[in-house]
Amino acid sequence: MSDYRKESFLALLEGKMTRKRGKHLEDASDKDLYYVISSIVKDEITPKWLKTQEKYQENKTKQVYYISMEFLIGRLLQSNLLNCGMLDICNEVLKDIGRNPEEIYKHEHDAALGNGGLGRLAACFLDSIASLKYAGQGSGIRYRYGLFEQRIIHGNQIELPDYWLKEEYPWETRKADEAIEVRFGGKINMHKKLNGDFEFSYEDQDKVMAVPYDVPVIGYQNEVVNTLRLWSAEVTEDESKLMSDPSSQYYHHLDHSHSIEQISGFLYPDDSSFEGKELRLKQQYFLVSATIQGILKNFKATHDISLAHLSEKVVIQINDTHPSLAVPELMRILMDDENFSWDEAWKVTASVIAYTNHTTLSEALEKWPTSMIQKLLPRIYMIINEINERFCKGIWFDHPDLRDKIPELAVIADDQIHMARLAIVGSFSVNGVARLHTEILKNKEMKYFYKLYPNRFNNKTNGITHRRWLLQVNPCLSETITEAIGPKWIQEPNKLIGLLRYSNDAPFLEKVGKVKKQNKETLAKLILNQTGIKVDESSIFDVQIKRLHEYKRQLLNIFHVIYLYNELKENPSLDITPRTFIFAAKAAPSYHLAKEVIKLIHHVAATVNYDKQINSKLKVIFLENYNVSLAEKIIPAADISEQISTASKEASGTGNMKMMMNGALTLGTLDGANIEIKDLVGDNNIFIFGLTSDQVHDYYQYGGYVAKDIYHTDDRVKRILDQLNSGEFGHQEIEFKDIFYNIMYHNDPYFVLKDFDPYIESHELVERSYRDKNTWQRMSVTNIAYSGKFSSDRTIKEYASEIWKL
Ligand code: 26Q
Repeated sequence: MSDYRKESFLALLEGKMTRKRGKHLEDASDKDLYYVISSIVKDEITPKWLKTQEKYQENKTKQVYYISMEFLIGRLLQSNLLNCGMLDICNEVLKDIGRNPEEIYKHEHDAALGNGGLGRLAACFLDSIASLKYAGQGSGIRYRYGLFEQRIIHGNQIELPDYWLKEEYPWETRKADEAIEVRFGGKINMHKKLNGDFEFSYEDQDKVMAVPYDVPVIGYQNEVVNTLRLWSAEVTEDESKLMSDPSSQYYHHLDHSHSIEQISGFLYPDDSSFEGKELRLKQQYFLVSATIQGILKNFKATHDISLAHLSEKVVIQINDTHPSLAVPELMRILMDDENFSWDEAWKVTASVIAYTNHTTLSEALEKWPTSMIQKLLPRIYMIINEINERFCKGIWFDHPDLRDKIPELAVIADDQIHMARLAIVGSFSVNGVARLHTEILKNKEMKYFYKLYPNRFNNKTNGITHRRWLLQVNPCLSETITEAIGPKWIQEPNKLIGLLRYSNDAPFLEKVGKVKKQNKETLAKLILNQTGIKVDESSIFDVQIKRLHEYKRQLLNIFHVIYLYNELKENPSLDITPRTFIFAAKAAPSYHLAKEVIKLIHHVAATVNYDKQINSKLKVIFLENYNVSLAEKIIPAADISEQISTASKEASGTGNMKMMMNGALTLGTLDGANIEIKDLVGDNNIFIFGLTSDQVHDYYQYGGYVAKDIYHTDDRVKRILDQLNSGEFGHQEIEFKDIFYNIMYHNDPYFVLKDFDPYIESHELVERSYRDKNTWQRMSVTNIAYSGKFSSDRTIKEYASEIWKL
């Protein structure tokens, strides 16, 4: 690092500290430094931001709009410093003046505008789009409350509000002059025009202002700065004027304005089952209407061609069905405001919108009651009706072979609007997020749609940004990699494959092993700090971190822990490699069974961790409030990455990729992207167990699995299930009857017992492999070497060339 650059950074810091915070550097708190460094970054990138946007305008560049109800961006200071090339210098200067960079970065509130995988994927995609110099922006909601903060009290999850905007958020810029009016409800008037067509006008609508707050998305050392636009719901100016009018009903307006601001009030915390809440529907329409209006306004300002050519300059990717009202909303604007005929409008709409599916779980599919849409969005309802009628007629006349499938295909059926069907019908691309998932869509869940539109379906296996998930979170490993193969992998993550040459190089393996050990020591300190429990740093760190869902089977994991505990109690001198089982997970507030599993994990932990006879060999840790920042701490320290969903249920998974990239070995089922990991690293560098997707499917279809049989024949299983009710974990009053009941009397819908034995066996192989340090490290390096494929840069290049045509 040149002294000159360091000196000028220090000068910048000093100058800004006095001007912005009225303090000398010596007196600055960590928080002062956080704000001042953020402001330095903003100054550095603002000209580039303007220039990037001007260039897009001048060159009339085709734009992709990624619409998502969730952007789980986490903290931005460190990644922004990294991407604008100032991270090293900043860290060095801070250390020179005796400050700890980590302590400073911690002052940023972890922005949790998302639930999990889908939201984090959107954040990784924005990073890759900018880093690959594509013209793209994200469009989402500026929720006042993000995903709840989790506390655990006596094993019970408590949800606390996440008021992340309490203090100034330095990355956002309010753009009041670009606000857009969104309208709900009202009366629709139809007039017949001279040519026989109908014309629509609206009356008595509720008006809401959508005010954009722009967050910069900085490309990796490439001068590009794109935008994440987050919309906030506010009262219109007319409305606020009325409020101060003495003749108006002040309390009526106050009440009304409160209900308007609710629209961007909070993120819905349930990603497991669909519930038709009106406020959620309002949020979705609010996002979609503001975004589409903004897109058309920008198109008109940039291009002098007709909106009929929209698809040449714009493509809209919708993140799951949550923004699928984009289809009727674009139709509405083209027809009612732009005088397009139905056919003209449809041609544009269905060539601009592309849809990504993230789930095949039927309980998660969005189906809105027609009555709710009709009341809240009467004109949108009419349009969906017509889409449905034309679609069904089309099948009747053009696909007689599918006539009897119309009830399964219709957009409106049983008084419900099926949003996935709407999204498929109204888009030109439908993609799944991993190979298996896309095959299931094509051949099972959406097979008749696939028959209708074979060319519409395609796969885009997910990815993660290696800049955040390797370079930033694991600097020592990154340095070790660069020492071996040079720095090119940072621009081209596929170059990580060069590490294969080192997979038998003893000194290199030793270095990688040392880095892992350091990372485990760091995590052990965090664990001690947060839980008061001391873990053995040389034990296997076995990690399962993700939302709590039955299909993700944290229950199978904790059953294995109970099994080990039982074995050790029976034979305390059993020679096992010490293990630390690390969990972190939030449950949806209304997901009872998920909360029971969290409680079970805590009670097992309490029993195991304080049992002197065995606690040198076994520890169970639950880290509360899982979020992006916590993931950043755990992932570099993982030895084993638990990816144990019931096969066919996990569309892709992305935590699997993050841990692989940091040298953890996957212990998993043949589900989601695990399969693609296995195909790359080979059977010897991964631990695969359990039913396949086809077997699971056959059991559901033809029966043949009886959970009780396993209970009665496998003593290990019987013992564990009985312990759930014996008060052995926790105290006498605590029982886990609901978990027991679900397995025994609902026939174990996620095959926990069925996969129990192969899971135990797989763990035994893990343990044997770990004993041979050399083999383990070779496996670990092999995983890192192949992880380049899972950079979201690869994913985004595929989207850009195959769907977006940028
Ligand atoms: C829907 C309607 C109403 C309220 C909430 C929701 C809702 C919100 C979030 C439904 C689902 C989600 C989130 C889904 C999700 O995160 N899916 C995950 O997406 C990842 C990225 O593709 C995949 O890797 C995971 O396999 C998939 O589970």
